Amino acid sequence: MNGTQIVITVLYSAVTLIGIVGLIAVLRTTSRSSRAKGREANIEKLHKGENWWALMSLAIVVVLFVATFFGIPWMNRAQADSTATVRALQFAFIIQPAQIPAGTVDFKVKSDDVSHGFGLYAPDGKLVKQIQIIPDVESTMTVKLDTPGTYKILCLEFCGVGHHNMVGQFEVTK
Ligand SMILES: [Cu+2]
Repeated sequence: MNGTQIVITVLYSAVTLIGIVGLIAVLRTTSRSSRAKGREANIEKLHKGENWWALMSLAIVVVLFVATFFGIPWMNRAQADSTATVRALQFAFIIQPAQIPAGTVDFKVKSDDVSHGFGLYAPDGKLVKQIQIIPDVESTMTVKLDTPGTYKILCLEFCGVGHHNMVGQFEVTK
């Protein structure tokens, strides 16, 4: 285990332990002990206990929310070095520009007609990433392309008789 894994394991164990202790505390303070079974329930005391636990639960939620709020990766997406637009139609891809400098690329993809698949293949023929192309809805696929060469885009969803011919390509330059 590396440092981060140890920290996560310790914190997780601590939170679990606190949860178990809390649960035992709730059970002990809200259930009537065997000695008190014969007596009337003290409604006022139980009511006070309920309020206290409700307040504690709220406090725990607020503390967890505040403590984790700034750790949420709100806008933590890759900053693209360039943008390419891809129009898919039966049965072709129109990719602009045809030459993209190596780096992080935002592919803005959209279909003119039916649903298509956007399968991005590296020069060595391996699938890099794929998304669905939806009619009239622009989707963004961000991908880091470091290796220069000819990349292929294959439609990965059957879209009609010419589906097997639906191949596009672009160059990644240094
Ligand atoms: Cu297709």
